[in-house]
Amino acid sequence: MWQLLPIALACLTPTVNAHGGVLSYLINGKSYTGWSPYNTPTGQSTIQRPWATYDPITTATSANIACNDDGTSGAGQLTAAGVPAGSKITAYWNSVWPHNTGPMLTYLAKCPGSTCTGVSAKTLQWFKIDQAGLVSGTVATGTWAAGQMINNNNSWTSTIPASVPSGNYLIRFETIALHSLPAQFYPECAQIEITGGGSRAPLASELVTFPGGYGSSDPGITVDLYGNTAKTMTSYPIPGPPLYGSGGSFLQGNPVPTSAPPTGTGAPPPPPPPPPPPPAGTVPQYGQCGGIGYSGPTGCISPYRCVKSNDYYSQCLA
Ligand SMILES: *[C@@H]1O[C@H](CO)[C@@H](O)[C@H](O)[C@H]1NC(C)=O
Ligand SMILES: [Cu+2]
Repeated sequence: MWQLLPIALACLTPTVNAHGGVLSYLINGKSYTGWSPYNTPTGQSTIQRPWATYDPITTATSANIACNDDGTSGAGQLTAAGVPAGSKITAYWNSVWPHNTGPMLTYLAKCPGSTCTGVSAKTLQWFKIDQAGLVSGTVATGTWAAGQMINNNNSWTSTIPASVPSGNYLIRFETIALHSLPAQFYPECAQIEITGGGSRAPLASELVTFPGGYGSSDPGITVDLYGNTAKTMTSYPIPGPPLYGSGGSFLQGNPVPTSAPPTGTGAPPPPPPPPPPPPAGTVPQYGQCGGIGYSGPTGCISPYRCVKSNDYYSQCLA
């Protein structure tokens, strides 16, 4: 009981449904009702994967983090057929969604065969097609994508990239609520068949498994909205892999560091030069201070140092 208490208190609100999930979809103009977690599974036939509870997932590495369930399809599982690449998909959360601080994220995972039915979500590799985090202001008092979701009829719309190859996919919509720690994950999945797609498969660097895509100490998951740092922190590191396509633009000719070794030489690349001592900067702890495509300030406030997470993201850490 003692372990449950903080979670229960953190989400106590005057309404009964302090939590929830994705209840329906609008896909390329067509409405689809989702799974009803509090009805009997018997007879339910939806494009959405079954899910069990309105309660949040509070462990980043939870076995249920893929689709808020054990990863299996329903007995009457359906698929939204003929969804053209490039079309829009809207996911509707229950109204009124109670958590307005946190990011919105949308992922796809391709199923190996001719259908996703019967395929465990845990066996798939996911790539992120849409993300939004802190929209404006500071981490302490700013506007978040989750707030935009609420203002937009408790819904989030993502576009299937036209370059995604045709095939059968799970689409995973997620909001992460940061009003209390541990962070609360609300992911649900649906089955779609993408048609008329392109030829740009996700790169290995863009793919993650769930569980696996998030770590319990990821800065975007452990961020404290109420600490002093949050009052001046104006950038927020969205969890998960780099966005689909971001690696591709790198390969297609964005500037490569001139010190990059030629590929295919067999010799191991020389170690990167040690970073210069950081200037006294303006970027707060966990804020972004570097990465391909980033053009903002690069100096961390004392005593934090700019640490590379990947080619696209460096952040200020202790
Ligand atoms: C708002 O969302 C509900 C589903 O929760 C949907 O039925 C309704 O059509 C939406 N309204 C608008 C104006 O899009
Ligand atoms: Cu809640």
